[in-house]
Formats: sequence, structure tokens, C-alpha cells
Amino acid sequence: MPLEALGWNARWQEKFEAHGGEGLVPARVVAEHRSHYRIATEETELSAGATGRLRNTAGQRSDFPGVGDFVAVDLSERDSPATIEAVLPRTSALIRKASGKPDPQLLAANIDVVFIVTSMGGDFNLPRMKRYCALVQQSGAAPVILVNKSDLENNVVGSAGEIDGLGHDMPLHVISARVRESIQVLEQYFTGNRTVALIGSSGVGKSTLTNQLLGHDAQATQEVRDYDGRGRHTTTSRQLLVRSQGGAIIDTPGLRGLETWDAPEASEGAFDDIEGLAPQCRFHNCRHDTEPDCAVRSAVARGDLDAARLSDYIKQARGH
Ligand SMILES: Nc1nc2c(ncn2[C@@H]2O[C@H](COP(=O)(O)OP(=O)(O)OP(=O)(O)O)[C@@H](O)[C@H]2O)c(=O)[nH]1
Ligand SMILES: [Mg+2]
Ligand SMILES: [Zn+2]
Repeated sequence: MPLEALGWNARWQEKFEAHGGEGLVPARVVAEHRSHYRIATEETELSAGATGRLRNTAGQRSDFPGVGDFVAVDLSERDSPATIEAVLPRTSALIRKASGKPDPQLLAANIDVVFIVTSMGGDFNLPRMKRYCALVQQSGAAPVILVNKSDLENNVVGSAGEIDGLGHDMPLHVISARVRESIQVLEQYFTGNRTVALIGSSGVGKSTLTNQLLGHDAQATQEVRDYDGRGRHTTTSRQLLVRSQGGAIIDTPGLRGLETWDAPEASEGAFDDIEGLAPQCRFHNCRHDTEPDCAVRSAVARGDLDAARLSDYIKQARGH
């Protein structure tokens, strides 16, 4: 496959020449496994390891190669596996700072656009959507909100006002991944062989949409659970897929960390994101105000929770 189909261009070629050195070939990381990577070169797709030097110089986990990275690879040792010698400087990086874990995790690199997918089947949750939007805005990629499953009859999407509040500074499309014509509007985001990542809760239809955008079934999908409409975490690893129509898609698993903050009755509790964090505070009766070791204020400090939301919560708790 030509390198251009993987998203390669003159700017990457320049970076490669600056970082690549003699005897290396350019490649893109398409999957990440516990012990090795899958990479795509101009010639083929193969397994590769990272050199010890790369591991030693990577400061934190998110500096390691990840899905979407363009890398310089040594293929010269015929009998031993290919090795990634360098990661070319990223143009964007979707990085998740999981709650309670200090080490940030790279979800996808060198993405141009992120589809934040929610569904009309009851997934829609404004605080969670705002967390997703914040994550994408920090990445350097452009966020696009997709409200999927528009074909469902029991639409329980948030009020029109809620959706408007979300989408005023970013594109928003109401689609059905099962209806091919309804996703035509998404073609614009792939022009110029751009890379699009999909994020969102389990079961909202990311893999169904991936298959529809590819034009064939590359990713497994699974019915949501009958009793609560939630997904079954069908996709378990991130995967970059190249479209024959141009552009690439990174399908991802539903992000559990961003979901654990949702109380089970998400639509009832106005502050379920805050109440979901409260059990991690030092004090059972923490008001998240001036108490020491407060998990809620830590989340604000990390940028995972909106400070304005916390002050609304405190005002409400005081009865104002
Ligand atoms: N009615 C309807 N069902 C859809 C639509 N898109 C996806 N689904 C269904 O929703 C279920 C979950 O879809 P998936 O594509 O597996 O969801 P996912 O977001 O990839 O979920 P994870 O891999 O678990 O994160 C499947 O049964 C799909 O057929 C849609 O537009 N309309
Ligand atoms: Mg999936
Ligand atoms: Zn607290």
C-alpha cells in the first residue's frame, strides 16, 4: 500500500529524514499488543518490537510508540523481528489521564479528527460528553460529535438545548451507522487521507460505524445488554484501519475510566460525576470544599472535572 494511503506526506518525509537515519524505513503503528506492535510499511504489515534504547529514553508511558504513530523501523536483520528505532514527533496525541493512575496513556497519535460518539439509545449524558470534548480539545485534533442510532424509535437523547450547548463550537451530526446514506456527511472528514479516531461509551456503535465507513466488516460488533442498554465492551484494543476510499480510522474500546464516574442512574443525578468520585475522598462526609485529600478537587486540579461544576455542586449542597 502506498505510504500516502497511511497518511504519509512531505512533512512526515522531512521528519523521517531528520529522525530516521540511514537504513531505516517509515511505517505506521496500526495495533499495540502486550509484547509487540503491528506496523504497516509500504510493502506489508508485520510485527515489530521497540528497541531498548527507545524504551530507556521514553520518559513516560505515553512517549512509547502507540497506535497512529509514524515510526522509523529497522528491517535489516532478516531472522529477527523488526525493531522500532524512533517515533517521529506527533502532530496530535489523544492522551487519557486515568483517575487514580499517575501514568498517562496514549490512546491514539497523529489523528486529525476525533468522532465523539454517543447514541440516542440512552447513552447521552452531558457531563460525560463534556469530559470527552475536553479530552479531545487537549489532543490537538478536531472534535466532531456524532449522535448515533437515529433510527431508534425510543429516542431518549438529551433535550435539544443540551445538544445545542454542546455543539455550538464543534460540528454535530445525527446519524445511523446502520443507514449508509446517513453517514455520507462524514466523508468530508477523511479527505486528504486524514486519520479519524472514534471514542465513546461501549455499545454506542463505534465499530458498526467503522465497518460502515470502511465498506466491509473488519471489526466485531455486539448487541447492547437488554436490561440496561449498555455495551458489552466488545472491542478490546485500539486498531488503525486504512480505508480504500481514502483516510484511516482508529476504532477504540469504550473508555471504562470515563464511565466509572457515571452513577447507575445517570439521568437522575445531576452531579453523578462528582458523586462517583466522592468514595475516593479521605472523609466519608467530604464536602469537596476545604477538606484534605479530596478526590473531587484532585480531579479539578488534573483538568478532568470542570471547576465551575464543582462550585455549582458546593452552592447547591449549601442550599443556595
Ligand atoms: N439501531 C441501531 N443500532 C446500532 C446502530 N449502530 C450500532 N448499533 C448496534 O449497537 C450495538 C453495539 O454496536 P458496536 O458497534 O459493537 O458498539 P461499540 O461502540 O463498538 O462498542 P464497544 O466495542 O463495546 O466499545 C450493535 O448491536 C450494533 O448493531 C444504529 O445506528 N442503529
Ligand atoms: Mg467496538
Ligand atoms: Zn472530597
